[in-house]
Amino acid sequence: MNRAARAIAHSNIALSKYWGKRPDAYNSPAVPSLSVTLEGLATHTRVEFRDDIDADRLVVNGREERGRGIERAAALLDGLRREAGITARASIDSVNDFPTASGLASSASGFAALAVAAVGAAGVDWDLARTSELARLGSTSASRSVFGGFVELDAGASRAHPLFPRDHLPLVVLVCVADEGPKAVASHDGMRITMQKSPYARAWLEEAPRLHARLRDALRARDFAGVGELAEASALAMHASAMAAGIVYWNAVTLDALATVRALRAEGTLVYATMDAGPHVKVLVRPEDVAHVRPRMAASRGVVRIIEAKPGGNAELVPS
Ligand code: 2P0
Repeated sequence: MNRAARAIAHSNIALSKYWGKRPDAYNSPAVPSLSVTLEGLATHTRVEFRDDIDADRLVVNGREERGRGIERAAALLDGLRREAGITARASIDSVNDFPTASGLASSASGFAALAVAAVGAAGVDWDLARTSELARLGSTSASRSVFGGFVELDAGASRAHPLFPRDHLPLVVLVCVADEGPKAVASHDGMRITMQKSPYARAWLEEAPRLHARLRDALRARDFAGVGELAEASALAMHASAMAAGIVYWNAVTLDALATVRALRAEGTLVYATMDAGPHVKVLVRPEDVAHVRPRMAASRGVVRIIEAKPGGNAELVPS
């Protein structure tokens, strides 16, 4: 065992969305999803297995985490300890290089970095596919962030797999950071409530795989407009099913940004929107249109800043 290792992993944005878990398996998605891993939204994590502590410890951006964060990290580490025959507890130190105050979820990059660093610290020879399965024990979407480029997670799958390299489709994501509203309902709770209470849960479970398959075909054909249209349709269908259960992640900034995207499209620019479990609109744009689109999104009411991200690479170990 090496005892300690460091890793970096990048966040990802789902183009076709995962929303809903299978009832019979831990963190197993009810629908397929397809994401793009983003350079520039990264988590750096150091893991050290230690004999002198009796519980796992997690520090994120200098603050000790308790509650769900440490439970999910421990679930991930337990998966590794079981298979690698390790009993030592771990000390985890994790830093996001994007502002957490922006309200952007860090669980995908965070648990992907944790999985890669923990595998390195354990000194086991696991490939990225097996590491993706480990990351899923922390967060379902983290299984996708283990891989760079365009990544697929099938319904019911235990691990994600890479579909296309990062340069397959030239693409920029403009994350339009919205004014903070009240803290969003955690995805975990939002999707559980949607599945239990939404009159449209069944419609979502039927429609999501169809949108996913069409989006994958459009991506294979490098059809930017097709990918964008289907990504926006997937986000709207996911949010519609959640809203019908009372789970509303949008605020006025979201609606204004959506209107700005539609106005740009009406003017002839190929630009599309996607939203996750929060109010921020993520805009999909071709690299040659960024100079035109970015100032328009920055001027959209309530957008406090824009983070510009391109497709990124695999999670990986870095020198400790
Ligand atoms: C996604 N989201 O596909 C979807 C779209 C948010 C909206 O995956 O409980 O942090 O670990 O399965 O993965 C966020 O949910 O939740 C997410 P868990 P996760 O990116």
